[in-house]
Amino acid sequence: MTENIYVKQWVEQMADLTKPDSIVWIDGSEEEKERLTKEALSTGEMIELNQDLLPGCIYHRTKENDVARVEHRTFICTEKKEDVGPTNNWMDKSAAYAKLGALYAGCMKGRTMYVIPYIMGPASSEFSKVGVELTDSIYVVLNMRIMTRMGNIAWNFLENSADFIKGLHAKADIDPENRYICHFPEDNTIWSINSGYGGNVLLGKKCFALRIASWLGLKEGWMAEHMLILGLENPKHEIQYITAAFPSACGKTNLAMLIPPEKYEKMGYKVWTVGDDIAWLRVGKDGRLWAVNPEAGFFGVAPGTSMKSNPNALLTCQKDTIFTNVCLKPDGTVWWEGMDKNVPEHAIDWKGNPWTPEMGTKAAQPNSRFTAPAKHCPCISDKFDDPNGVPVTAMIFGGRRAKVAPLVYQSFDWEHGVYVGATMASETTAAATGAVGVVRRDPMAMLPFCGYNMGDYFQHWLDMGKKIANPPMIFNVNWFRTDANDHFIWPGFGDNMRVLLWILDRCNGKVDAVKSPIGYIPNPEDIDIEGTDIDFDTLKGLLSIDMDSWKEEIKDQETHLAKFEKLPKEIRAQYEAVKKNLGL
Ligand code: OXD
Ligand code: MN
Repeated sequence: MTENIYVKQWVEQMADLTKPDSIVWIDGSEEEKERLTKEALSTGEMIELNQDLLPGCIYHRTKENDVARVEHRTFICTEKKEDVGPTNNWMDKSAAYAKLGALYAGCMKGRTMYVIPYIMGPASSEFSKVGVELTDSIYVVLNMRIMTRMGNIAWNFLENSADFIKGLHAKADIDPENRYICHFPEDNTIWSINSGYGGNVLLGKKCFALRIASWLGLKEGWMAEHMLILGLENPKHEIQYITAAFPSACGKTNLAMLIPPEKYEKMGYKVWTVGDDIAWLRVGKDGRLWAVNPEAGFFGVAPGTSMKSNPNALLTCQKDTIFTNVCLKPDGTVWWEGMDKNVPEHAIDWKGNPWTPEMGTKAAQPNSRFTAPAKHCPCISDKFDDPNGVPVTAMIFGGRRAKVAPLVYQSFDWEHGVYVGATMASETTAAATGAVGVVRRDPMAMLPFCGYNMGDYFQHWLDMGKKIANPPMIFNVNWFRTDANDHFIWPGFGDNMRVLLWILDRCNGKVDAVKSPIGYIPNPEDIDIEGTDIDFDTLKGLLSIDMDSWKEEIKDQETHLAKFEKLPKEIRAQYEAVKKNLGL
């Protein structure tokens, strides 16, 4: 409970609108968690998992029509359309309040409204920010408890200030036709209705920590990015930090928790996880860029997570985890495609129906998730809670590209790096509704998450570059190139460390590189492939620039860049320079 008058007035107004039977103020205590869990188990909203094998773990299914973020129903609502730019859906602010207001009216009758105070960022950090989410879903409360610093700790942080993000979420009827995820950055407000799926309803994550925070970052001179943060420790116990922006479900969690190849592990290399999805970045007093992970947990994609691909993630979700839309085994544990070879002979699928492998359907929804506390991660960084975060040496952009993009290249400088990020593309995944596997331009992996005009966003990147005396070097990676048989060529996972080592060697001035039309490419001998099944020629192929494909690529970039009325001239100039390098 809080005495904060701004919070109290707003909660009262929202309760007047939605008319819940009762209001529960969330305090973040253990007792409260037990009480709410028990209630959700008794109503069937949550299912208890095998407490001997998965202590503290529970299970939830969303409606079949509600399994991923809905980009076409996500809006930025401002007074002026030009403020949201060509990549966002816009709704006039007053029209949006009126439209959603009508949907919210009385929608919590017969339900409880939970008032969730939470902090994004460490409680000890002056850079952290408070949100309050009102919701009629216990599932949301229990997830927010893992994903944020939640409860009285946030009231203490907020004190009497009016500076908090006001989030309203109502499940209503989970009606896809009336599903809206609306952001009002001018009012620090988020309204989400008719969904129960994580990315649409855990308002601290995509809605606040990316869309609203990117807007705040523009105003306040910092950046909110869709980036993992990792620390790479060498045998001398020196740790350097890298951030990487990949679109949803392209392996950020796997890279953030990477286990080095055996040879490197023996030498003493280690990767420490600071964050797996979002980075808030500020310029430090030392002129470097510093990164904080605003979240407290991981909302990771389950399918494909295995002891081979990401043992640390699997170990993290052995206790106190919420599983959503995965497959339920008869022994009360969970399974998903790509977890292991022990495909259950029979189980209950994500829709709640009996399932056998012969059926040929997916047992787990392709975007099924685990919500796990970061502190349970075996490789969590000791800087995870550091109020200042970590200094960033390298930034990586990347995505899934079956062709075209080489394994790794380095941008010529910050400005060229911003162009590389601005033109980045990736094949779509199941993290959002819509077709999967279609190449789309996803600048800085922020296409669905930038809360304002992307032309201004590129300009903000350029402006930030000028403020950072020692900016990180910017790279691009692609683990997903395929051969003639559509098989991935690069082994990926732990072996990605070999590429990270080259990246750090470049940052530390230890290796030369070849200047290509699109950036600096490694000399193949500088990437260690000993112990992989890749031979030198294959590596050379992975690093090659196919001029014909790049000529096509640059044409497509032209169409992409033409969308931005506010494209900074520097980005245009970078594009023209690369085009010229390609002989066009
Ligand atoms: C996520 C996403 O959930 O990007 O992290 O969709
Ligand atoms: Mn994400």
